[in-house]
Amino acid sequence: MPMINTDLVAEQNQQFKADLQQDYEALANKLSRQNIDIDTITARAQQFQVAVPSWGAGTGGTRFARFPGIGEPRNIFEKLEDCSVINQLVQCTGSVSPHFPWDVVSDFSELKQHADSLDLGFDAVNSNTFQDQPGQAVSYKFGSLTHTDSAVRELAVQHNLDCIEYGKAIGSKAITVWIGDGSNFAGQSHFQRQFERYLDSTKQVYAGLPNDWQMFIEHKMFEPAFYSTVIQDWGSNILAAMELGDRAKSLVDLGHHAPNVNIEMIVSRLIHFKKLAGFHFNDSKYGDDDLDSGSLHPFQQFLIFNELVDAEYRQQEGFDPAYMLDQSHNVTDPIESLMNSAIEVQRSYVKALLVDREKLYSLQDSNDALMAHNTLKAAFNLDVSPILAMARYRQGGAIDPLATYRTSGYRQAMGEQRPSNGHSGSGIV
Ligand SMILES: [Mn+2]
Repeated sequence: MPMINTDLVAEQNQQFKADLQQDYEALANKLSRQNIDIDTITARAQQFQVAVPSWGAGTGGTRFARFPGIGEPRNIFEKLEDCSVINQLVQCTGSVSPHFPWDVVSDFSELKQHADSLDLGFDAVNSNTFQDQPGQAVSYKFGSLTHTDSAVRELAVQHNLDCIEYGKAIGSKAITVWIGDGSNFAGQSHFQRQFERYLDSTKQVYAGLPNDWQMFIEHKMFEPAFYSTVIQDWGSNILAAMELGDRAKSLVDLGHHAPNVNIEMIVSRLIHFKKLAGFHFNDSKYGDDDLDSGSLHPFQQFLIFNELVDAEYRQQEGFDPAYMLDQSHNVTDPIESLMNSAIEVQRSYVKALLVDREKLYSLQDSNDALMAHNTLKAAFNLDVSPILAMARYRQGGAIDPLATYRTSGYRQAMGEQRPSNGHSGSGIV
């Protein structure tokens, strides 16, 4: 059940098709000189998928303010409708990552049916023990899975186990666990005992995982705790994942690192130890800004995909990372930002596919630093837009998703259909 009229998409594509064909042929000729078959790359682009978070469909905000957009989705059912618009036009975002209890669901089979009717699946479920819910018996103010009080830890463990049950009902295969636990004063918490409590609690969650599920551990350097955070970096993350077992892995959110950290190198290490869970893609300038993916550091994003494609190329055992967008849309229409960002992530993947790996290995082995770098840069500098557009077109998507979306008037129509109820269910994690 497409949300955007398919005749409109076809009509729009007709306008852009001749130009695309010309650009595609020009790029095909260029790539053939490097013995690259463009259609093989386009087919790989068509296989690429990045999930969207349910909370990304609402307008985000900061701790200072949130400026709602018009026609925002008011519940998970409406969020799925917006997500299906995104996938209909870009054709690489076929699954949605739900968040509990931001996504209030009374009947999970109804939710699953709704998603099926929109051709959407579900990615990892996300638990939330970083804020109290109305009527909650004990508070997460001083922590959740690591709280000094066992009653609070039990509540947090149970919530994660509940999230696994919700996920089972809608076909998810993973739970992402991020906690805000930490401290705001030196001396407030005993680092080692706090980490022991974390391991004790997460072992109980891990024990509740179905055999074909994985647990993704997400680290974040700071916020809401501003002096120390329990799972603050990839070091604490991988240590916890190793302690828990093979199905516990480390999730890399691009905005959750210290400034200037070499993220692509962390990715390489996680791949080596079969501990890369996947990604939350976004971009940042200062710290967890949740800017749109690829909007500021496209080269960094490309270098990360260079490691990922390299692992694919070397057929690294057990390599199957989950890709998701996780960003906050404060000044844009979330549908437009998510479409744009999905394409930017796919762009990095496609560019990484174009790296001449055998040549690069040879240059690395002969210590030709400059030519090795130039070999990488040659792929980065190519404009692969025609490949991305053709991949969308061949799957029934839009050659120009933003133009088609704006022409459709979807947002204005939602503005009339969805009067604000004051709840957006959007957040920044
Ligand atoms: Mn995240």
